[in-house]
Amino acid sequence: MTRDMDALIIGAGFSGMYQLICLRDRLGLDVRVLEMGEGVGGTWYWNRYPGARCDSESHSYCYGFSRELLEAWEWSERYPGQAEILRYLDHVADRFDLRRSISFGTRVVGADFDAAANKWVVRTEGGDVYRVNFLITAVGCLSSANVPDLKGLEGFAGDWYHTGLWPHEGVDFSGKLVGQIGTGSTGIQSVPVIAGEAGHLTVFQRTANYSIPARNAKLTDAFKAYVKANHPDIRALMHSTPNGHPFAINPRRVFDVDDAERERLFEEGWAAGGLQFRAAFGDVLVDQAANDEAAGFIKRKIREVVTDPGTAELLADIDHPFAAKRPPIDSEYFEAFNRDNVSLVDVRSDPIAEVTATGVRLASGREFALDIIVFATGFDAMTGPLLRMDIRGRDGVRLADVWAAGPQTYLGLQVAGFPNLFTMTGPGSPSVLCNMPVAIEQHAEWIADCIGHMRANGIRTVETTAAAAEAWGREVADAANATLLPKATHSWYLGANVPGKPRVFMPYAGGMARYRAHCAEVAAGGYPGFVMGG
Ligand code: NA7
Repeated sequence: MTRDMDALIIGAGFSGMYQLICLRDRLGLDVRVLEMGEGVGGTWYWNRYPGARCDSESHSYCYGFSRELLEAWEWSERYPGQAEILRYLDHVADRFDLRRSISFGTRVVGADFDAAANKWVVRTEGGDVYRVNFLITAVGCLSSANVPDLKGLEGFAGDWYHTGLWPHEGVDFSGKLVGQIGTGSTGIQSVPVIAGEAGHLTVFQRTANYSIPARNAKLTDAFKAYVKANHPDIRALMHSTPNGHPFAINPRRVFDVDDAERERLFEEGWAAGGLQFRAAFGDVLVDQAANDEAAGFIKRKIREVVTDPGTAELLADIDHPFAAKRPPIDSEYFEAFNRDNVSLVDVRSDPIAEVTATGVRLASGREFALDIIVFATGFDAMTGPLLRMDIRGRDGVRLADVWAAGPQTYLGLQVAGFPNLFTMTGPGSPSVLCNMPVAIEQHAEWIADCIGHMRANGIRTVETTAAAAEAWGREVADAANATLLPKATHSWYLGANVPGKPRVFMPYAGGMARYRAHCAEVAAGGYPGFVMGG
């Protein structure tokens, strides 16, 4: 089947769904969404691992564009779990009648720009072809699972799963010997839940990680009433903060206060829980000495919680600044290591050499018998989901070649040589450094405004220039270098978790509020940095 349409959106998660609303319902375009999964939800459709939960607070982890939607939906917990977020997104799909415009179970395998016709020609695995004026990728930043290339995995007699591709029917851990590889945000969420079900859980830790107690709880009626009564103010606050959360970052500096007061404020942040701990001071992510204080506080907490001194030392032996990798928040993560059925293995000093038929063998020869291996090993972040589709711009140039030395975009929205292609929450935009729905709504609206502007003015192509993308690339690097973020040299922000991936700091760290203002200025100023043609 070949279809001609105005626009095609790839992905029906938070971003694709709202982009559809913007383009179909507001601009009146003929639009289709192609989605690999059999339902909406993106991240929340795939990530069904035990303990999967958002680390943004529920009242901020939702769309803000519709007052009626905000009024209609009520979250049950401070941090929404995977199932509840998926119910929310299903509700949005029903409320805005989105499903009629979405093709589920449809994988895009290629997209070529046909300059003569000024169309993107998009091919699906099933052999369908779409010829569209605008192509919008809404493929998510963390949707390309990273399963380490471990020798012998194919011969493992037990079962193995990656957290980001979790079976919908769940996994029965009862009585099983389970090995989990990975202690990032995901692994830190899954450990306590798997530990509660498994016969024994062995956690293979390569890099120890900070984590702040989430203090998750059911929302009180009073809080729900506060949220309902204060949507506009909460939204204004989220739009004013660098990372789109509904609480301000306190501008005071760590050394503005004396030791006792600092300890009290850290304790207050620790009690408040989640990312509010990081917001207790304004300089934690920019000043190493300030960061050391926060890091020291958390390490003391780990040692207080974990009763076995050897395990506590391994967990507290953290090699990067606090929050330089995405800071996990947890529900009883460190506490789980006090259980008799949980053990921690350091695979930094003694790496995994191979998976055998019956378990895992380390370089030293130590062996662990396992029935199930859980890979909480993260994703080929930000560029992975884009590069696994074969996207070719002008003159057949492959996106993979253009980005061989790392992604280059203007505003994370466009790539030079790829006209009328918009990359929602793409590398070079705040995306993963921001509460995602806030970043997503801004991108969807900016793209819709740009397309609306083009249609109103008879413009057929929009394409950023190589000079604009290069200049923006420098801004992205400068913004990162003004923080401690690049000091976590093995983080996925830098692409360092995937062997062979270029080390380029991918998200824009200059803050969502600043980025939003900049994008608005670009639009108001007639789109400098973009060439409008035709
Ligand atoms: P992350 O944050 O990339 O964490 C992956 C973890 O897996 C991390 O501890 C890695 O250790 C570990 N890992 C990866 N490969 C290996 C191998 N080969 N051997 C041992 N350990 C390994 O992914 P998450 O899914 O936890 O989180 C991703 C984002 O999703 C998160 O930030 C939230 O935004 C949601 P390493 O640190 O590389 O030494």
